[in-house]
Amino acid sequence: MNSFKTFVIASALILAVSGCKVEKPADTDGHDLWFHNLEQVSDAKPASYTTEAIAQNEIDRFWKGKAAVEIKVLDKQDDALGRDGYRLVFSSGKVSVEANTAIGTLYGVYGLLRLQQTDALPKGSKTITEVPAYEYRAFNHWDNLNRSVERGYAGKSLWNWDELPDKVSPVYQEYARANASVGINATAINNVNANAQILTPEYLQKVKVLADIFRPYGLKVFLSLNFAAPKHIGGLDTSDPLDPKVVQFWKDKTAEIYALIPDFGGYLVKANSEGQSGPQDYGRTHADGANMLADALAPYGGVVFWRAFVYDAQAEDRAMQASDEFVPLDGQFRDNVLVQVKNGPIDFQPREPISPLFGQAPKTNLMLEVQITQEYLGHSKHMVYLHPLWKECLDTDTYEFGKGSTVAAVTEGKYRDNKLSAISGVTNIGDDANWCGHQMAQINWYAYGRMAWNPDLSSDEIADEWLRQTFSSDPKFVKPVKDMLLRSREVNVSYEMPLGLHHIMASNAHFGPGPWETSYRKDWSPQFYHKAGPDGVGFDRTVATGSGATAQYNEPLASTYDNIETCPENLLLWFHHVPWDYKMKDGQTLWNELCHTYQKGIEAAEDYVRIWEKAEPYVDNQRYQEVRTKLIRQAKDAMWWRDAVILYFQTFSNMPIPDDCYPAQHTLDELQQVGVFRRPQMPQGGARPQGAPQMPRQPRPEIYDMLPDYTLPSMPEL
Ligand code: BDP
Repeated sequence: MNSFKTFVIASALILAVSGCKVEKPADTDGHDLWFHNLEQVSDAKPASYTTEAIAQNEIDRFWKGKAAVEIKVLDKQDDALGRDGYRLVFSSGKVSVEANTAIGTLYGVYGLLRLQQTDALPKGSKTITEVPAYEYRAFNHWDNLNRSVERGYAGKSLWNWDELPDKVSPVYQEYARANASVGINATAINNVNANAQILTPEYLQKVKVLADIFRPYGLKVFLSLNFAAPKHIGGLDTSDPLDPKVVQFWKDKTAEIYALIPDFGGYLVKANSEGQSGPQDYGRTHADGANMLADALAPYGGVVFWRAFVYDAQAEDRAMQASDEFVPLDGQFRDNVLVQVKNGPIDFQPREPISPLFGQAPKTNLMLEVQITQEYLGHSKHMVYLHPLWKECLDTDTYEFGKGSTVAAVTEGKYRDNKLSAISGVTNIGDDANWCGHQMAQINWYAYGRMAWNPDLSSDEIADEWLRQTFSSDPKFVKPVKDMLLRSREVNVSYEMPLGLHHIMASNAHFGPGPWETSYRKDWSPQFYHKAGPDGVGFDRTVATGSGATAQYNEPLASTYDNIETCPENLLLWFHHVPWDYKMKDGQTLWNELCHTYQKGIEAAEDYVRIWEKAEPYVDNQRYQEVRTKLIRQAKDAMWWRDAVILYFQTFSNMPIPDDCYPAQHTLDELQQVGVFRRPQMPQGGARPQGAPQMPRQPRPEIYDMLPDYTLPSMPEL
C-alpha cells in the first residue's frame, strides 16, 4: 500500500477511535523502506519519465516546508560539485537545489527530503554542499538467471527474466528510486559466478529494459561476465585473452551492448576463482584478462571491476593469496580497470583484519567490496547492523603512504593521479515484501548507500537517520533501538566467532556453527582455520613460526599483529595459535575469556527481545511481531553457537565452563547431528540437561519459552 493511502487510513482510524490521541501506527509490510514516514501532500504524477520530472515530482508530493523549492541545473559548471554533487541553498522563503547535472539535482532533492524527515532542516540561511566520495557506488547482485540468489536470504531475484522484456514489474522502478535516494548509481545485476547466457541477444533485450527504467534514477547497469563466454556462446574454441578472435568477440559484444544501452557501466569479473574460468587457464595474468576487456570498453567510457577474490586449495594460507597474486601485477592494469578487493583477506567473516592488498598496490585503482547480505552473520534471521564492520575497515590505516592512508583514503584515490574510484556491496535484496528478509536488514542497504556517498558518516548518524525515516522519531524509540543496532555487530562477533576466530561456521549453508567439520578441501574446513588442539587454538600467521601473513602488512601494522603481546585481542586467534591458559590483558585465561565473550553475546541477544518489547508502542504491529519473533530466534541461535564451539573446544582444553556463564544447553553429540534429517529440540525454559550439576546461572527462561516450537535450525540447501 502506498504511504499516502496508509497515512490517510491510519489518520482516519486514529481520529475515529481516539480523538487526537496518538495511536499505534498502521500495519505495514515494510515494502516502503525508509520512505515510510514520508507523508504525501499531493497525488501529483511526474510530467514525464525524466530525471528532471522525477526530481520535481518528489518535491511536489513530499515537501512540506513553507519555503519554495527551486531545482536548477547550473548554467555554468561548478567544478567543486563534479558530476553527482549538489548544493542546497537555504535563504528566506526559498530553498534552491543546485547541481551540474539533472542527476545531481535528484540527489539534492532526496538530500533535502532526508533533512525534512530527520528534523534537520536549517533554521536560517545556510548552504549545504554534498559531493560523493566515490564515482561508482555499486551494487553487486549475486542473482542467477533462474531467479535463485547465491547467498540471498530474501526470496527470489527481483529480475523476472521469463517475463522480461514484455512485462515490467513496478518493483524495478521502486528499486531504482530507493537506490537513487541513497546515492547508489551502479548495479551489476547478475551473479559473479556468471552464466554466459546473459550476453546473448535474447537476454540483452531484457537487460536493456531494466537499464531504461534505471536510467532516469542515475543507475548504470553492469554485467558480470563469464570469462569463458567466447567458448560458451561465441562458437570459439578458446577464451584466451590474447587470441585475436577472442579480442574481437569482446569488442563486438561490447559494441552490441552499447548499441542497446548507451550508458552501460561495464563488466564485473570473477576469474580464476572457485572454479571460474579466467586468463590463467591460458597461462595469462589477471592483468592480461582485465586489460583486454578494458580496451573493449574504453571507447564508450566503460570500466572493469576485476575481483581479487582468489585462492587455491594447495596454498598454506588462503589469507595471503590475493596479495600473492595481485601485488606483482601492480602498475600493469589499464586506467579503466579497478581491482575489487573484499574487506578482509578471507571472506566476509564477522571480523577480519583488512585485506593487506589495500596497502600493497600503490599503482592500482583499488576498490572495496563489502557484503550487505549476511552470509556469515546470521542470514536474514539475525539483526546485525553492518556499518560498524565496514567502517572499521575503511578507517583502518594501511600506512602505505604514511600515517593516515586509510582504506578509505586509498580507495577514494587520494594518492593516485587517476581519480577513478568505486566501491561495491553484495546486496541483500530479493522479492520478499520487505525486500531484505528481515525488517531491520533494510538498514544495511540504506547504510551501504550512505557510506558509499560519504565514508566519514558515523554508524550512529546513519542509524539515527534510518530509524527516524523508517520507524519513528520519538527519542524514546530512537535511543534504545539505535543503541541496540550499534552494538549488534560486536554482539554477533561475540556469539559466533570472537577473539579472531573465523570460518568455523557449518560449511554447507554458512549458517550456524560447525567447528568440528572437515572438508575434502582443507581451506574450506573449519578445523583448518581454528587449529584447536590440546596445545591451544588459533591460526599462527606470524613470521617466525607461522604462515608469515603478518609480513604482508606495512609497519607498524606488521609488527603489531606479529607480536602476541601487541596484537589486538579481537584479532588474537586470527594471527596467533594461543595456549588455552594464556593470560589475557584482563588477567583471565584465554579459555575463560572465550567463555565470557560468548556469554556476553548470548546475554546481549537476550536483551534485544526486552529492548524491542519496550519499543512496541512506536512500531506497527506487523513489523513489531516480525522483528520480535526473529530476535527470540537470534537469542536461541546465539546459545546454539556458544554450546557448539565451547563444547567442541572443551574436548581439547579440558577446562570447565566458568560458573558465571550459562551451562551448556545441548550435548556435543546432539549438536554434531544437527542437519537436515535430525533436529534436536531446544530445551524449553533453559532446562538443564539431565544429571548436570546445579549451576548458579541459567539462561532467561522467559526468552526461551517465547518460541516454543523452536528447533535447532536445519541446514538450508545451498
Ligand atoms: C563466498 C561465497 C560464494 C561466492 C564467493 C565470491 O560463499 O558463494 O561466490 O564468496 O565472492 O563468500 O565469489
